[in-house]
Amino acid sequence: MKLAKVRLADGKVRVAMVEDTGLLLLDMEQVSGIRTLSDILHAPDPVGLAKFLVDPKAGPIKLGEVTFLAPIDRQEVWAAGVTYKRSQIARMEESEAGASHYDKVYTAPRPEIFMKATPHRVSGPGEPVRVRADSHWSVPEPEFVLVLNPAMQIVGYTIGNDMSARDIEGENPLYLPQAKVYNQCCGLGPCILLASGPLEKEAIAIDLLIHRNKEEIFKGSTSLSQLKRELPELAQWLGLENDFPAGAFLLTGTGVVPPDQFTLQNGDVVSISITGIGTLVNPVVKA
Ligand code: DO4
Ligand code: MG
Repeated sequence: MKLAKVRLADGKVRVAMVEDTGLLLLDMEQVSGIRTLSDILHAPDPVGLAKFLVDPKAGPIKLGEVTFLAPIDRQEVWAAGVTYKRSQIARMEESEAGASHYDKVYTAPRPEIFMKATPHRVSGPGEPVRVRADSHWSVPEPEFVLVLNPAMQIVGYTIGNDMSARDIEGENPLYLPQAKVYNQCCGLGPCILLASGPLEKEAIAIDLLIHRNKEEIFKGSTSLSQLKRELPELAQWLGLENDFPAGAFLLTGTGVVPPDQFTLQNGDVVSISITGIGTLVNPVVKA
């Protein structure tokens, strides 16, 4: 089951169940204490609750009649890094000074985890993601995202774009927060696939497409099976000595890195597709 936050034609923001044929709006007034998407995600049985909340008075709505919003409320957004071989190699190449750190963290028991964004830095579907004005080498990072409840249980999955300034990170690893965290630095959406049983990782493709002036200028893909760490392992490390009363999103790292000569430009369009979830499309802005 997939859930989304959408804006209707009348401007109202609603939570909806996403089906192939359209959207079913949820009536949040039916259960006290349930008002937001994250209230459903953090409930003991999100699937059962969402089914119960389907508004019987509202008929299905066509997907094209609404605007999908970032599926976030008050959660923090964190990210794991160097979890795919491709990212380890790219990072070792871009950072003369820090190469051995990337090498070590790929195999160390403790993963690299960093804070990526707060809700106001997140762009939803169709909203711009930003390249910093002081970066000359920036890329999107297409990532499988864990949706975590306050008990750090994986309750769902979504698509993330961990926008990254490779030149700033490559100059000095201590600049990582500036390379990664800034206005519009993170794309999330278009919906949340609720977790239900084990994932077939080999069958989950993560595809990145970049268009410039309507022409495809980069295409790359990987599979979730290439992720070196287990998903619950990443969630467990994030929750060590760290409380998330509003829940959290955890991007799980990139396995697709465009070639070194590639940098994003103002007006490019980034599309990230993940099997079973959908496609997150964002234009790029660089002022
Ligand atoms: O080490 C820096 C960040 C790595 C990262 O964001 C990734 O591998 O996805
Ligand atoms: Mg990343």
